[in-house]
Amino acid sequence: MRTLMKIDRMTLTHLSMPLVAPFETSFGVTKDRECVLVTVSSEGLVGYGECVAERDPGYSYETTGTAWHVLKDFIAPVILGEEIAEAADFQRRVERIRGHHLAKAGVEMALWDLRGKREGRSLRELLGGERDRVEVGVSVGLQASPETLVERVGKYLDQGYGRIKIKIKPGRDVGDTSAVRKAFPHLRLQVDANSAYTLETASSLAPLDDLSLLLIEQPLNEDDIWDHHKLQERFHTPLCLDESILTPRHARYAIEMGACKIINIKAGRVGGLSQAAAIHDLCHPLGFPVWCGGMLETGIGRASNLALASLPGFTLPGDISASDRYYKDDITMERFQLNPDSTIDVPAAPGLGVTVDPLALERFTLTRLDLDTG
Ligand code: OSB
Ligand code: MG
Repeated sequence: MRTLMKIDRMTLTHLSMPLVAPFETSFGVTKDRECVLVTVSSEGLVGYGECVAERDPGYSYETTGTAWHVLKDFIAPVILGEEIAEAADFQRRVERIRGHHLAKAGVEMALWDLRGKREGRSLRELLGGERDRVEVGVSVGLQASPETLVERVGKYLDQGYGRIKIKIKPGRDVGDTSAVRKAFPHLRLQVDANSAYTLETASSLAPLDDLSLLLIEQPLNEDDIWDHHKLQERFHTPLCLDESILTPRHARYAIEMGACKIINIKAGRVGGLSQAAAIHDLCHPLGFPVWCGGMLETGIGRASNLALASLPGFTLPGDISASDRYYKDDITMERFQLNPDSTIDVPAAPGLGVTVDPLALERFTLTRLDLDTG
């Protein structure tokens, strides 16, 4: 079935939401997490999408500011008043806008939500997801000391999380990771450097190879796929790429070069759920493991991540934690809970399967812009 959706209106809402605790990575600290909520309306139905651009250009060159500009001045004009078919149609329309994947992905998510609501099908069903609950873990930011880190990790384990990722940076790598490994010898543990090393400085990471880590995520720069290949040759532990994989082509390059053994898939980073699914579809037949990354999403983006992670090739636990790990108050009525087996249920209602809390939305709104046809 081919659904044509006439887009009557698009609304951008710049949100700032306090995190329950500051989140620190090698590129900085986030206390209040910003994003741009994209709302698209068609014939009385409303679809929501979360653009995961952050306030600062640390993880990505995109920011909430650049996303706002690209959404308003370049993406809105090619969809407003138009009859949009499915994701592939949307991707063709934004093809000539170079880069700006986080902005594009926010709109694509809203279109999937709209389509699901229109057809009475969940995003999971539309994407071909096979699980009704997915394995998850927590991404723990840099802490004041290895001792506080061990304590933090212990608290998450008490809550039932079965896989932990810790953030590392030069000077806070081997010591922190060894401390966690010593405290929890059998823990499924992985680390994420968020591009903080070069091929030269990454030599200091050699002792990590003896700590039975599931993977080492993105040690080198975004554009260093080849150097990741050189580094992978020096490690038994699988390297995993996050920032470096911006397209399905990049995924193929990384696999062919042997630049990593695992890929972290984020729909935002690759320009939309359709592109995320394409990377999954490339990796799955090869038996090349992928897992779903996170960007501290609200309930909107979290619902999307859960649907994506229900695809059969997502064989490692995702960075998708329960709502209370991020926010005391979220913008969705639904809150995601951790099951005792370290899984979270995939929403089953049409579209993303979540509803927006208008009062919470109002409370976290910095700016709002309605874009109409004509
Ligand atoms: O590198 O995976 C990352 C958050 C913001 C930007 C980049 C990353 C992250 C996380 C958080 O690790 C994962 C989550 O949403 O829980
Ligand atoms: Mg990462």
